[in-house]
Amino acid sequence: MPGVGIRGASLADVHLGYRSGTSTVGGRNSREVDVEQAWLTAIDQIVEARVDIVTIAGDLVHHPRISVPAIHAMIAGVGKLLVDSRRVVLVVQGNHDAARLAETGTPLDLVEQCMAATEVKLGRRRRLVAKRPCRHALGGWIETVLLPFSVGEVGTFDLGDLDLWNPRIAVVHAPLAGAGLNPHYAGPHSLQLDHMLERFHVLAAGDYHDYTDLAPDRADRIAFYSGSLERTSSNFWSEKDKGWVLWDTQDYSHELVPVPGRSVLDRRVAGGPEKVNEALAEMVSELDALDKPLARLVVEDFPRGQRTAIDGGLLSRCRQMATVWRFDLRYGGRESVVLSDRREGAATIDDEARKFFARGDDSDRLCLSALGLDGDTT
Ligand SMILES: [Mn+2]
Repeated sequence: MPGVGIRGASLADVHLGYRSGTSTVGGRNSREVDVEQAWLTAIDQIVEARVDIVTIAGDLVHHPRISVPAIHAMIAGVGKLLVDSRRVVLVVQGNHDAARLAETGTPLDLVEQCMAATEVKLGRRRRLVAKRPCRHALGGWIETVLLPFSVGEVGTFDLGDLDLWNPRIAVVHAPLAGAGLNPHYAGPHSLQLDHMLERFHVLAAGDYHDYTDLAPDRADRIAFYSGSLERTSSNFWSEKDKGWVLWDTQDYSHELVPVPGRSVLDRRVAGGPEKVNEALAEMVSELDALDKPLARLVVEDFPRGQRTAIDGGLLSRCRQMATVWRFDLRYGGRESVVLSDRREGAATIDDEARKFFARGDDSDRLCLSALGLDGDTT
């Protein structure tokens, strides 16, 4: 993007309305409140950073029927972004945002409404929610292509047909094949990363929950998954640092701006009840030093039948001291199953038929005769 200096802030996978565990604060699920706090913190940081463009690459909400307080948080954050009329705000729909039914709608409709209310009527549109693939010339000079998760018949959106000009920005919610991520990311619905890098100077992607540089070897490209703002994936224990991405086309740099979130205490032990109780006691003292983290104890090779020897008091203290507590007991000495042919000794249908007809009484013969099969039996 020679000669053009654009600074952007990109976030994705906010998952407002996400809930986990039973811990509550002010009568609300603690994790739902955590996610809202992370979102509003990120927005404040972004406003402070004075960027030209803000992109939200999908999964702003966890599902279309989020709570009213979560909707409030969503609108409060979006509202802050829209206050500065020069700020470009691009939102693409993620799979979690998408309406399952027409009658449900999606909370993104409300974001769109806020945008319409604050849109400066003079000049070109600067705010956009994309639920279908589209291209948009921002202010008439920045070429943007928005590739949301779409539902229903969308036809094809052929990137090869695009007559693109500089500078080019793509905001997508999709698995990108060729990024060396998990196998799902190489599936039939994936976008080809190399095709995208060929066409766009900036690729701000959502869907993958860890901040990932998608063009580490390219000095002339900015491409990344922003990652989620809090730990909201199904296996959140292994997620990395959370935040949003600040990028600059002047030097093709991008960096994660961290957003503080709930801490994690993830421990693993192998053995019987003694080992487990020891680990639990240790965790109680560790939990004491932390502010209600997400905590898990994974126990490997636990002997079957000894569960009652685990200290229930320690377990419930852990549960009380954690925002989300998971006790993952995995039994050792896996029962072996002999995978021989279990039909052994049982007759085949051929054997059964021979035995049946060998009785040789008349009713059998009549039956065969009726079927026209009695030719050789006499
Ligand atoms: Mn997501």
